[in-house]
Amino acid sequence: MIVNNIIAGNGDVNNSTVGGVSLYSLAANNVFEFNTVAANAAAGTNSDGVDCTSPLVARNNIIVGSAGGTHVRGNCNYVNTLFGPDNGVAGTGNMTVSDLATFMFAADFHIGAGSVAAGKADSTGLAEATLVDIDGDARTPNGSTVDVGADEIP
Ligand SMILES: [Ca+2]
Repeated sequence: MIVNNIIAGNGDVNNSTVGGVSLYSLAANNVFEFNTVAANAAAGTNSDGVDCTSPLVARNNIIVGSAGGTHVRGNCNYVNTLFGPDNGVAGTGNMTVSDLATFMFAADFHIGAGSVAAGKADSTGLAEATLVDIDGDARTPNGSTVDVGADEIP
């Protein structure tokens, strides 16, 4: 179970085959949820965010990287996940943003009031480990549901 992590600042544009995290040898009951993967880098068309093999359903994450970058690779099923800048991935509830500054603080990768990441999670059947965020803040609905990524507002 990988939840409530900020995975940031890994890899480089010259050598890395993946920027943020590689998820392999997965089982259907494995969990990659409520993570913020940001500001990682990878060479060429490698993914700056996440490499992942099926059968994982990865939901409620923020995966953002470099402009023009490939953010994910592999065949996991991403849902209720925010991608950017641009180059989003098809999936139920997924979002794509162009300007990262509109939803996340670059200094600590937290989100603020009015962020497009607020209230966009799929909160069906959440595991106990996800009931608080990376700060220990309770995940309480902003609107109809809780926030995607590692940080719940505030
Ligand atoms: Ca928080």
